[in-house]
Amino acid sequence: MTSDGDPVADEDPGPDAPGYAGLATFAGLPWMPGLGELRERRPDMAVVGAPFDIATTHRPGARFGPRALRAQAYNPGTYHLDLGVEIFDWLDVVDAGDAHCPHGLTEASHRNIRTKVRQIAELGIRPLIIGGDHSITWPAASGVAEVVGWGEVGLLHFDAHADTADIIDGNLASHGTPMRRLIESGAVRGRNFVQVGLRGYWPPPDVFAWMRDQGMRWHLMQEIWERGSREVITEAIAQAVDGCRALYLSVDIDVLDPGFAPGTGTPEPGGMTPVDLLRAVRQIALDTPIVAADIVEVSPPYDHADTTVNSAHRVALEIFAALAHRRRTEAGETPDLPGKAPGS
Ligand SMILES: [Mn+2]
Repeated sequence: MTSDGDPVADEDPGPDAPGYAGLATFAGLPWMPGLGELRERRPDMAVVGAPFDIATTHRPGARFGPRALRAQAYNPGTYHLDLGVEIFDWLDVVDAGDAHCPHGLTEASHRNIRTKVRQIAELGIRPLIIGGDHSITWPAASGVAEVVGWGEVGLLHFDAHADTADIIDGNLASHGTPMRRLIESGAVRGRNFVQVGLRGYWPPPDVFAWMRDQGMRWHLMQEIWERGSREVITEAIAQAVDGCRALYLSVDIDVLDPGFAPGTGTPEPGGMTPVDLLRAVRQIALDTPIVAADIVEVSPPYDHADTTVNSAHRVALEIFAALAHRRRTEAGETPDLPGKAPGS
């Protein structure tokens, strides 16, 4: 039974197709893997998959993250209730496909990720990289810094782990070492490297001593528990962008408590809730000169009921919505808030 008109006509519904139908692109966005098409269209943002997980110290599987984020996340609609914005009326986003990550080849994979991210950033398009294990932040943020300015990008990093080890099991490109590589190379200055959500039992004191020497700042989960997320995030933003022209946001999904995000390689109990993480990401995308972001360590084989995949997917939607809101404000338009609760 249908109403008037013929909503079930047999024609291609495009982005209005149900999320479970048709080709699986990120959020149903146009599939645009070629540089030529991107150059012509010049979207505001391009999603890039980095299906790489051989730098993982414990449970692998993050190579399946990009595909799961495209195929298994529930596409909930495109109107952001709190910001009152129809996201894709204001922001053009495409799915630029994956960087080629041949199995077992870290250097080639990282080189391809860095090149693809740099080429997108060179076109003035903000890359959103979906991993992959956290080692991919080394090439991805390097590619962005090559375009924006070496040492001129602040990095806000959500994670249970600092990922600042020098070397793990002889591996300089482990998923536990990328942040040290970025600071050593000068791609990101230590003083503009800010971490949020650290907890548990790693890294050891000598690594924290190195971090302190670099001028890095960090906010333990303990501090979030004591002061509350809003206050800590406001401070972390100020620290990351102080003296910087641009910000790179890196979200390791294991910053969430494993109860919310079991599908990850190195789960650490006692983490953030999605309600806090999503608002933190929204605030960052609203208030900073964000030029790129990554969402990493989603390991679908360990997920249950797609909880991890959906939370990671909504991190991306918060970024999109906040940037759309900024576009609308720049255009002199005001929010449309039909979703606001009566009397509030
Ligand atoms: Mn981590």
